[in-house]
Amino acid sequence: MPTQLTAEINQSSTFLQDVLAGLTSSPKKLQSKYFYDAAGDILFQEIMNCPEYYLTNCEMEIFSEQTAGLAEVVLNGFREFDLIELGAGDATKSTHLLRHLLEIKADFTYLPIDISSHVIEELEQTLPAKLPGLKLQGLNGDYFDMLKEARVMSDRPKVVLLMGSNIGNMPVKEAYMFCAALRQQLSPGDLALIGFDLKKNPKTILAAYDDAAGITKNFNLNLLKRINNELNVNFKLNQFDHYATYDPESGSCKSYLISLVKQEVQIGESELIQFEENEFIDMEISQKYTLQQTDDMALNAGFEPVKHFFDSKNWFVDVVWKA
Ligand code: AVI
Repeated sequence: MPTQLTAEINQSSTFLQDVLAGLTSSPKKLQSKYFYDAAGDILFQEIMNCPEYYLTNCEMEIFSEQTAGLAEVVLNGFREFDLIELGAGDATKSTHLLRHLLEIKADFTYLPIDISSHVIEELEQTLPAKLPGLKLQGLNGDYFDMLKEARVMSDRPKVVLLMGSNIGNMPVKEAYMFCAALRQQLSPGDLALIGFDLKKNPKTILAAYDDAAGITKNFNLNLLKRINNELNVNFKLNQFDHYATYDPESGSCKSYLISLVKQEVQIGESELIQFEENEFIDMEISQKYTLQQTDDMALNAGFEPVKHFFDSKNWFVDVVWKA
């Protein structure tokens, strides 16, 4: 069987297993990593452009207005290095840093890592034209598998970027474990640059995940649509509503889908999933942190926090940690 086809079948059976495991657990849960099919990618772009979703603009401001400062910290006296971006997406924000590093003639190779082969192909096609002279090596796959591959490819020092508050989509304990695992993949002196969304006025945070135009609602419902399309299920989308919460004490912002009626949904041949009226599906966490918590996370994972870059409102921080 062609490898591509085998990979697709394996992916769809993992998707089915994850959906079944989540919807037969109590409380019901779906994994937000599955939000990003083609329609989900477009909806996420719309979220990033909607007025309430401040995160993208804050981090864009850091990357566009503090580029020289970022470049100086990232360069760290390295003669040459690998700049690795986890979950690179369209690399709009990092392009500012890449351009500046090229202008100051830094010797580096950019290695974007993404789970989507489409994202990597796009970057390989578009970035060299935008940034002449850029050495680029895209890596398509799981973050840690690809980080290992990057270490095999070269023993140059590594600078790893994890931007956009992607770390917020892990519960706090998982984020700690992720950072410790990241540290294991790095050598002393290597750097990590991580974007954290900071605690702020709870209403500002809640509005970002409950926008007036209902894009975030559609983003959540789109996962049910994806399950319908890919796993031949019959979720009736109009029988679910989106509900977002933010707890200022824990910093946990959560999205749920609420079943508006008692209903059942057949998944695969044997599983009949029952929903009570008002029963919820836990869809996503977007964790918010204090600055102190990010420093604690660094130290706990074996990093030394070296620098904080804030936007002008102090709503978002890109931290730089040294391994
Ligand atoms: C990708 N991630 C950082 C976004 C966030 O803010 O948690 C995903 C998102 N979910 C709803 N709106 C945006």
